[in-house]
This record gives sequence, structure tokens and C-alpha cells, in this order.
Amino acid sequence: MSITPHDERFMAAAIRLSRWHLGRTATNPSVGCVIVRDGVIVGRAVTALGGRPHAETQALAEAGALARGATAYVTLEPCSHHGKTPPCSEALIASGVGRVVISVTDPDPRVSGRGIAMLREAGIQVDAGVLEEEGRRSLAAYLTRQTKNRPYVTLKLAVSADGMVGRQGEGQVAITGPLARAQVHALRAETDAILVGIGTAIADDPLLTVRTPGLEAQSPIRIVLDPTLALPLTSKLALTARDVPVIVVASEEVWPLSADAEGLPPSILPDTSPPVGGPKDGSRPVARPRYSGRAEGGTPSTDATDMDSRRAALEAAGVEIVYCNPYHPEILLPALATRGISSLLVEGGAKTARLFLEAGLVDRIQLYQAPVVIGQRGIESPLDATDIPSGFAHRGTRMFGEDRLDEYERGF
Ligand code: AOF
Ligand code: ZN
Repeated sequence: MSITPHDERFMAAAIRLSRWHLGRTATNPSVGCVIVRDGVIVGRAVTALGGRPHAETQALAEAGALARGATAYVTLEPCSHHGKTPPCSEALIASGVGRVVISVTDPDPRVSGRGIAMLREAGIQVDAGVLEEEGRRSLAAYLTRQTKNRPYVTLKLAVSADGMVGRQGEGQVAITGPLARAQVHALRAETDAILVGIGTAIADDPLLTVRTPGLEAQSPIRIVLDPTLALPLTSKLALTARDVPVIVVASEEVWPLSADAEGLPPSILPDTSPPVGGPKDGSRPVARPRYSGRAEGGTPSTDATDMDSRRAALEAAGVEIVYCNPYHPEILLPALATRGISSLLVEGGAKTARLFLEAGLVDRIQLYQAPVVIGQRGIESPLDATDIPSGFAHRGTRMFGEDRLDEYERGF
């Protein structure tokens, strides 16, 4: 039997369902499954919060005996491995479904085609690749982390009519209106982590949480690129670090004197070898004030004792400090992936946006254009609608009040 418009309709339903738990299934993908018998949905489910149980077993439980002879639509190839739960392919076989329709095959090396093979061996008809493009988009974070060992990166920019993202020395400047802001909060809610540079953290003093009623519990981990530990203890980020995690990425080139027992700073790199240039023999590392970046509002001292006390104070406030090169996204991103971060939202400012764009490590751009004029002392946007880097396809335009959102995405 070939693919019918009905198949696409039910797969579209499964994809929509999968989006309910985007960003809330830990390292597992959020998968949607609907079970259809005689044109009627008799079971449906999305991967549970936290990642388990998987979608199929829950949808099958809902369908009960009605699953026999039915068709299961799943956004991702059913798993074949005995992980933390038994394989979904076995559950599908045991339920007696007659056909399984899949959107995307699973790149997880434990599955990778074996789920489909198991179903076929059991005599079940399997059709894969239905609405694959939409399916891949719904699984973008999972697929990027699995195949590229880094999170899926979204860059969000809000640009004024005169091409600015803010005003020098003025902290937060409202560029978009409340409808666009609500949309950004919805995006934060489905993202694992949100990242800003220390310049923005100091100038804007942002909270970076989700404040949409009902979604408050879904705030992403907040990450600040902060080479010299300049994040003020009085910042909203530091003051709320016990409620929503804050990770400060400090430069591994400026080590605090007392580092740790082994003389090595904590590292988020999977390979725990000492950072470049560091002592390999366990001797006390020497702080080398080689950092040349400047945080707005003055460059904090890179004197080892000062660094050490700032580190202790931030940690006492509940901030986690990791040592990794903050200026090389190609090093930082895999380190975040190994911590289970599959999606990252880069929210500011202009310098940080440029850093990720220049490294070619942005997968999606959400560009808001607002009618507001910034004028004097404007901070120029790193890009506008006329200079989107090559390789990005325009995915569409939506209006939020007077603000226009254009989305651009790279194939992956
Ligand atoms: C499915 N249905 O709803 C999801 C799947 O750690 P485990 O045992 O939960 O396995 C995680 C892997 O299971 C994950 O890498 C991916 O291959 C698959 N996720 N599979 O059949 C689901 N979430
Ligand atoms: Zn499964």
C-alpha cells in the first residue's frame, strides 16, 4: 500500500502532538504517536515529561484491544533497544498492529534502522519517511545533538526600524511589543538553555526566565559567557540562581589560584585533560591575566585573589562556574551537549550573536523587526533581513501586533 493523504494527515497530528513536550523530555526526543483504526484515532500520546515512558507504549495502552489490526503513526522510528524501558518495537508487535508509519528514522546507534527491521521481521508493514521534513524539524534538537554532538542553536534578534538592537549605556530598551515578547517566552519554554554574553548580563540585567502564566516551571538553564567572572552578585541572574540554574562560562585561561584539590578547574569538557597550557602535573595553576575581552561597565580585575573571591561568592549564590573557552562556540557547544543540552537560544547581545554567526554555528534565526526607532547611541544589529547568511532558507513571516517575525533555517 502506498502513502495516502490520510497518512499525511495522521502523521501531521502525531507531529503536532510531539510539540507539546518539546524541551521537556530531557535528552530524549519528544515523539508523537497516534493509533488509527478504521479512520478513527483510538490512542495517542507524546513522550512523557522527563523522557519516559516513550510515546508508543502510552498510545498502545490507550488503544488497548483496539490496536489489533490498527495503524500506528510515529514521528520517530520506534526504539529497538532495552534501555530504561523495554523496546517500543516489541510493544507494537505484541499489540497486533498491522502497519506502522514513521516520519524519521532514529540516528541513535542503538536503534538506527533496527526498530524498522524488527517490525518487518514480525510481518508488520512499515512505511518510513512520511512528512519527513516536518518530522525532522520537530526533532531538530534531538537530531542535531545525536548527529553533530552539539545543541541546535537558535539566534533571536529584535531589531528596530533603524537597524539597532539597543542603546549604548541604557540597559534594556523595549524594541518589540508584548505579543512578540510572549512568543519569545514560549520559545524559551521549549528550549533547554539560553545564552547571553556578560556585556548584556551587566547592561540589561535580564532574568531570562519564562514568565508566561502556566509555563513558569519551564525556564531554560541560563548561561552567561563571562571570562573573568564579572557577573555582579546583585544581578537578577545571580539572585535567582537557586531557583533556575545559572551557568557562568569562565575562561580556562584565567584560573583561580585555589582551583581544586588537583589544581585543576572544574571542566565541562568531556575529555577532562587540563585546559590548554595548564599544568599537567597537578601543581598549583598560576593565574595568567591574558584575557583581553572587556565587559561593559569596566573590566574586572583578573588578579588571582580577586578571581578566587568572585568565584567563591558566585558559587555561594548558587551559580555554577565552568571553565571552557567562551569565545569558541565550536568548543563550548559540544561541552553543553555532553551535559544533555540539545537546544540553545542565543539571546544577546550583538557581540555574542556575531560570535555564533561567524563560527557558522547558528541553525535558525528568528528576526523580529519592530517599528521603534532607537536613534542616538544605537547598538547596531549584527544582521538584518537583507544580509541573512547564505545557506539559510526563509521559513515564513508572522506578525505579532506591529512586530514582524521572519524565521530562517539551515538544512541539517
Ligand atoms: C521511541 N519513542 O517516545 C522516544 C524514543 O534512555 P531510553 O531507554 O529512554 O532511550 C532513549 C532513546 O530512545 C533515544 O535516544 C531515542 O533513540 C529513543 N527515543 N523512542 O520509540 C519515544 N522518546
Ligand atoms: Zn521506545
